[in-house]
Amino acid sequence: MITQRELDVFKRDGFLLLKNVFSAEEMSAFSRKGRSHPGTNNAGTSLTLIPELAPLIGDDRILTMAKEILGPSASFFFEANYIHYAFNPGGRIKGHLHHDGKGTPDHLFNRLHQTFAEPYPVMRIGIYMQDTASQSGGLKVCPGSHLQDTSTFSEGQFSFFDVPSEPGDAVCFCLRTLHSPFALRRRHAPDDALAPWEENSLYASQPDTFLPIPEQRESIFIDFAEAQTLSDLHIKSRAIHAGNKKPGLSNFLKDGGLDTIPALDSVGLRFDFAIIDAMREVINHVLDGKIQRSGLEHLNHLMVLCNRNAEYSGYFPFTPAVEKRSYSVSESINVLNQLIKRYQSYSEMFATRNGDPHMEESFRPIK
Ligand SMILES: O=C(O)CCC(=O)C(=O)O
Repeated sequence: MITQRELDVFKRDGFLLLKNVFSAEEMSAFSRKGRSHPGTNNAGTSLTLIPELAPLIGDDRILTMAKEILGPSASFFFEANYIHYAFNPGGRIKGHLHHDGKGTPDHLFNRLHQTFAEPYPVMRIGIYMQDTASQSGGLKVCPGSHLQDTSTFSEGQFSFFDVPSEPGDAVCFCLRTLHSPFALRRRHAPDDALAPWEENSLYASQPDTFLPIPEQRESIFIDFAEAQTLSDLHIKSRAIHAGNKKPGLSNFLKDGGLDTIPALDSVGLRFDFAIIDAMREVINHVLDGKIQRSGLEHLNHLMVLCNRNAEYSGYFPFTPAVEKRSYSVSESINVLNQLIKRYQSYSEMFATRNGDPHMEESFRPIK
């Protein structure tokens, strides 16, 4: 249970560190299950593809955090990953400051930079499996940046904080909070956080200034959204982006994956990612312009997903209205074609986005 004081901290700072949510045994089990899954090294793997970890999405503590922070309309949209990096000694990835608030009413792929009175309605729960309190390698945030204009900023406008997460803790952060991975802590001032670009330049000349980054770095990230316009834009912006494919998601759902996570019934669900994956499944079964018999189950499943998906705004409508009844093949193909047309037209918008170069590289202040 999150206290009112903690909720106020989240609202003010844009993040919240919750201590000892998981036991040491659970943490080792998460790590063992994640690592035993092939293909997770230096990559993110969707929790739905790791059957032993998938139930974590519906863990009561996770869902309670989401609902208490975002309110009763908290929804899961199938962004949940286990990420494992294995470094050689001294290896690291450079920190880069950014936030993940994307999708404006004018443009599906632009980043949202204006000031806000309330936190952005999409949040991430991060579970870091290594100790990032007495080592480098954790999450850096700019407290309060989620409410401020981040289109550009002056030096000193934001302060930095390296979240001291220890195994068992959960870090909840608003996706509009400026943050950077792989924070470096200085040996002589471990709690005095630097800007990522300061770390990067100091590291280049004096790497030993910093406490080491663990050679294994594992994290689990699970995102939730409140049912409202900006979340709708965020979800579509993430899903309709060719770089964010979720292979296997449609089959996971088709083959009853949700039945293994019954507690997910207590939150809303968005199926945009799954719909796009189901479209790909159907298209994989098209030969000479015709859907093969083997594609029909995917086509039927696509209709089920469309029926279950309710968008939260009228911006960039994606999912066609599909009733809960059986559809003929030609009716279903019409729905598929509508989806393909919308997907293509929104994908083409990607090239016209505001390139936001500060965010794409390291976000530096104006002096
Ligand atoms: O890996 C991390 O600590 C943060 C990852 C990140 O940048 C993000 O969640 O957008």
